[in-house]
Amino acid sequence: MPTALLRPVSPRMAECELTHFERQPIDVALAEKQHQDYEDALRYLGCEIVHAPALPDFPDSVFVEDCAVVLDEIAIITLPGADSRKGEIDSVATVLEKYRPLHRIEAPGVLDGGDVLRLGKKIFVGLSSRSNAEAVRQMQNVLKPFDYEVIGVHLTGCLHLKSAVTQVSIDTLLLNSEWVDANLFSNYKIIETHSDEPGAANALLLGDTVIFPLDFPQTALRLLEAGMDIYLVDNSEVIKAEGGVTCCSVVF
Ligand code: CIR
Repeated sequence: MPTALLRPVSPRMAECELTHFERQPIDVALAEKQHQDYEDALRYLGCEIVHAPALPDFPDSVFVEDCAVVLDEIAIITLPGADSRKGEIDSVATVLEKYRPLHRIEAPGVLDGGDVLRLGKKIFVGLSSRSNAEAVRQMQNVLKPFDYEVIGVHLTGCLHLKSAVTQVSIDTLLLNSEWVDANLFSNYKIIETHSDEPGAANALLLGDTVIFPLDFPQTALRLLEAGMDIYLVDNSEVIKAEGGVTCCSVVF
């Protein structure tokens, strides 16, 4: 049974970091309800839920994905690229040390988990405003004994690699080719996000089911037309904070 690590929404979520988006009001009570529904979706799809402690003074702390990359063999505790988020990692390390040996990314490396896309033994890392080549080098060193290949990927126009591409079935990726080069993933079938929904490439695959925001209906239709089972969640408040469905959990 997979484990999903989540953290409660901060009451200060409206003060979140923003890189490409204009600030919009965030309804924290609605965000809490949506987060509960998301937790229920993960549980319904077979995950055992564990919680990292709430960090009310860290506006982005619900985005727990950015704090860790968990593989079968090891967990990498990141060093988030935004200074306001560096204090989020220790409490995630305290939870994960019960499950895996830990390795920490050290400065001058910086890494957000949202930049890390694992496809089998290949690990793609977005070279974004949050993650750098030094972190890629550190990951290459630590993961070489486990036969992973770690590949830095250039991005344009989005926050994280997984804003631009995620896996939606064993052989298919959902991707916005304006933001990342689809040719990097030539072994996979590609479903393009709808042109009216550039932010729709972030989906969370659990077993054979794709957790997907109902905020992007035209792209959802493309997943359905490709034969995928989708579990729709309302993700409006997370999207305003430049997040997606992968960011609010670490599943391992
Ligand atoms: C940030 O800028 O760090 C947050 N407002 C959003 C983080 C989203 N995380 C993710 O996609 N993994």
